[in-house]
Amino acid sequence: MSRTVRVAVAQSGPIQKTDSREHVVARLLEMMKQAAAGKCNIVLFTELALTTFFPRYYEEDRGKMDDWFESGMPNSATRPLFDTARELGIGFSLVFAELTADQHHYNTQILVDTQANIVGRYRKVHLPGHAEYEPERAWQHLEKRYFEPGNLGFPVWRTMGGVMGMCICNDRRWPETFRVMGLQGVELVMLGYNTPTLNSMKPEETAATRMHHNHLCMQAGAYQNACWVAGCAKAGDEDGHDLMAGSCIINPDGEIVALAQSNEDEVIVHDCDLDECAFLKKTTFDFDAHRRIEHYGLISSQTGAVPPPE
Ligand code: ING
Repeated sequence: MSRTVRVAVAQSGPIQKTDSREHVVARLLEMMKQAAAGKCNIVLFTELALTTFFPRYYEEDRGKMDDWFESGMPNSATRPLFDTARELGIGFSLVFAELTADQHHYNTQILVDTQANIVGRYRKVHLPGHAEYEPERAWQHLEKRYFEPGNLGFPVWRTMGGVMGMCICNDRRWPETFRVMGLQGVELVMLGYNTPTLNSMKPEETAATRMHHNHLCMQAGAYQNACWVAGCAKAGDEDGHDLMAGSCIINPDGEIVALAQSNEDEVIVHDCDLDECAFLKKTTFDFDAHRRIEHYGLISSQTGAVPPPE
């Protein structure tokens, strides 16, 4: 018995400040069609898939950054994604900057089924970087300036043949993200990331080390929660800032089973048998049999680390 979902990860190459939504959507449609031609059931797009990674730019007047946000989804620019998905019978997950009707700003991901219904919405909880201009940085990372922390928690949805969850970029660095979804029986976590190749605060840190961190987080999340993880990069040089590639699909054993080879638009595909999650969920990671929550209190009662007194 197998419950195979053929997953496509549609890695984006760089998106420049001057690239229109229409131009970008055309690139995403190209990859969606490629995925559908390959009989994929779902295609995952990257973080801020419609625009350049605009949090690298400081703007005193936050209102001036609203042009990077989507009011309403679908909207005129993205409707072709929904129409084509319905026509081709493929689901998709898209990450974009959301401006809500009541003027809240989130880094948001949606899960859309094969009938083009939005069945899930997630808003990025862990916002890295800072809210004010920091001159000591080689470049800025102002997600805390332009987004509010997500207000939806880490939900999962039973759809398209399995239990699916989402998270965004920096979320993958926090084990709590995967564990909260693991405690809901997640079988496939889909995430997008826009991650600088180098560290703005540690120039000596190599690209190889940064890629190691990237894959380590996702592989650990997959294995420790007995689920598949699909990670989708925005890669390449955006306005002189290099973003890492490394899009991948990882099995419940934490092994990378598909890996992007380029820094461009690239579709990678893998048949993810969701039943492969069952063995580890019933043995090594049978949470109910092995976890001792009476000892875990600090994880949700204390925010920062408090070392013992000197
Ligand atoms: N980008 C980066 C990420 O978490 C970062 C920011 C990089 C934080 C490296 C810490 C270390 O992958 C986004 N968009 O979250």
